[in-house]
Amino acid sequence: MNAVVDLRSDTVTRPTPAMRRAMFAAEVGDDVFGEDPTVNALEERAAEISGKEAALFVPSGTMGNQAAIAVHAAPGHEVIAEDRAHIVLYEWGMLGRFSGCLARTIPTDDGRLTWAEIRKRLRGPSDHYRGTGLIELENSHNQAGGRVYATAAVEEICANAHVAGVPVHMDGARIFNAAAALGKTVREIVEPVDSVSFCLSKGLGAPVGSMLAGAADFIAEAREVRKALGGGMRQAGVLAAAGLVALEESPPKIPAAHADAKYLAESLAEIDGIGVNPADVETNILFFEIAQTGLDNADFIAGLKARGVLALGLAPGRIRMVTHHDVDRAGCERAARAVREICSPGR
Ligand code: TLP
Repeated sequence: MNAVVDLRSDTVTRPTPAMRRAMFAAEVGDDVFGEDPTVNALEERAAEISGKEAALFVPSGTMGNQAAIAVHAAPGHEVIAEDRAHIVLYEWGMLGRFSGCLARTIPTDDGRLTWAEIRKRLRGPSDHYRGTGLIELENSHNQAGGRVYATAAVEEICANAHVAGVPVHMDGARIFNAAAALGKTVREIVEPVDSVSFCLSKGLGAPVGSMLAGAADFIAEAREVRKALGGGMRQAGVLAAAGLVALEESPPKIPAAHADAKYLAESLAEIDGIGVNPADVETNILFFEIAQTGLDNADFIAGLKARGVLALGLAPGRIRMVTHHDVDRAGCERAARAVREICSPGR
């Protein structure tokens, strides 16, 4: 049997030969002194791609988001975010622990906030509370199944937020997936937001690292926060080199991953007991419901694993599969077959 089909996340990809060659050959220096030429080149390239004044190489998407929150907002501030936002649910409570902020969440069906909903929560300051310090948008939205914001919606939110004096941060962990889905450049998508974090190690396939981009003074402060969090990485050029390759090599591969996710959704939609709407799949993330199969997450995932397919159960009765450049159509066909077998009577 072929190697395992690993659909747990797009974080599982291994560096490509070009990335490994670049890592081997990378010129390095001490990045805490700002002397790593490869890190500097990556930061310049990320700033250029995002159309922002400056960018910072951070070890993870979590650090990029949390540094952004710490710089934009102050203790006691409310951060408006969608109910299932990664910064709220999956970053170890650092919004409160590190920045002393409160999450003011808004439930949605599809992960996309609107200005109409945000404005109802926007407030302050007053004698009793500090009020809103930041609005955060996740694009694409992981827990909403990789849904993407229409550019006009982001523009409307940012224009109004800025009138109110509130900055907007975009968790663009998968911003290149969003760009591919919209047929736009990353720069076009993030133009209205004050800062954006995006991951090199997800849809782009680099082994480690994320970028935080924004205004030069914002990034200068974020650099201090990165150091405070233990993110000063010294000769990080070996990692940045892979990131530089990823930025050029990987975006063209993203449409194939999106087509694979759509194919998987369409295949699973034909299976009795599986709940999924292929029309909801906009990028490389697919969630489906298994309640009707009578199996719980653990049994379902064990059944997949026994057939060489890995997936994640991120909520009861809900399984996630994520496509990426280390799985191909044949792998997705195998995953669909595995689900069909698990759901067949007499399995
Ligand atoms: N998401 C991971 C898990 O934490 C769930 C995944 O496998 O999808 N923002 C978003 C939208 C993310 O999906 C993630 C990672 C992050 C931030 C954090 O990135 P890292 O893992 O690099 O800290």
